[in-house]
Amino acid sequence: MIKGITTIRHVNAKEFEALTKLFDSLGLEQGKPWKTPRGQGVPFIAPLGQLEFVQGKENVHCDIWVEVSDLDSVAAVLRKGRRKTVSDVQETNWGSRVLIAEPAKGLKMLFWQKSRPKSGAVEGDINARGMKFAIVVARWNSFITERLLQGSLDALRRSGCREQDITVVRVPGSFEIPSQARTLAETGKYDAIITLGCLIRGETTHYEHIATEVTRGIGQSAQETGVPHTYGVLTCENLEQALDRAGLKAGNKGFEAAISAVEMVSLKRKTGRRASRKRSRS
Ligand code: DLZ
Repeated sequence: MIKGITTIRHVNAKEFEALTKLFDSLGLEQGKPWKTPRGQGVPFIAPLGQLEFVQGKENVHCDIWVEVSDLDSVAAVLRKGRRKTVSDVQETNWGSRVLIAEPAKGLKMLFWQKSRPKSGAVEGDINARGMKFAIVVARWNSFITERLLQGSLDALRRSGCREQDITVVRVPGSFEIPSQARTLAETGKYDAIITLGCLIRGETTHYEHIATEVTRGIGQSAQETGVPHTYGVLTCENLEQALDRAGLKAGNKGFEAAISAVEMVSLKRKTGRRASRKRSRS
């Protein structure tokens, strides 16, 4: 019986690299890549796959449909790519929002998200233009934390942050993150602080103490300074788990921490004191 269905697209070497990078950054799990003298392939494993037959006329036509949980973030990532053939996000008459992108020439993909029922909730946007960030990164387990850092930088660049608006500060280990985060937050120069570190239980005798202290310290700095801090400190059982969370199977937590920072700065601007003063004047 059928065990699986694979859709294959042939692309050139440049497009191969761009597509692999794009789907990696969107957090799709990679299968086992292969390479021969004639070419190479990278499978991406969709969490849910289905084969759909359509009869009659569709409003939109695309061979590949990708359902996502946050279309606006995907749109931001796609627009930062080299190929900017990305449509506007449109409402459909079937309770969804869609956009069509062409990440490689002739390869059209439709990204879609089920519309959430309107709740009137205020949410932050993923647009980092004009925002300033400090990233505090621990050197301990640097082969992991440098990957987290690359993930954070990638996320900030893709959401429109300029290079000169990002400050990277290195500290010896995760234990030193909170005090440095606080020093930076108190300067008032940064809209948010992104914290990156890696604690591995198997290699750290004081694991519990350090993990508790780091988490408490970062939270306290955020609450007492009023500057959003996001948490990209991995607390893992072993090295394999850490690698998975630094870009392999479980996405890149540095990327996620940076996207959360952008969202929190935007949210703070919408809901903070200045925003409410503006509202009461009008
Ligand atoms: C000492 C220590 C140990 C054992 N393990 C880790 C770790 O897994 N991850 C990490 O970020 N830092 C570790 N450290 C270093 C402490 O965080 C701190 O830098 C030193 O104890 C110096 O204060």
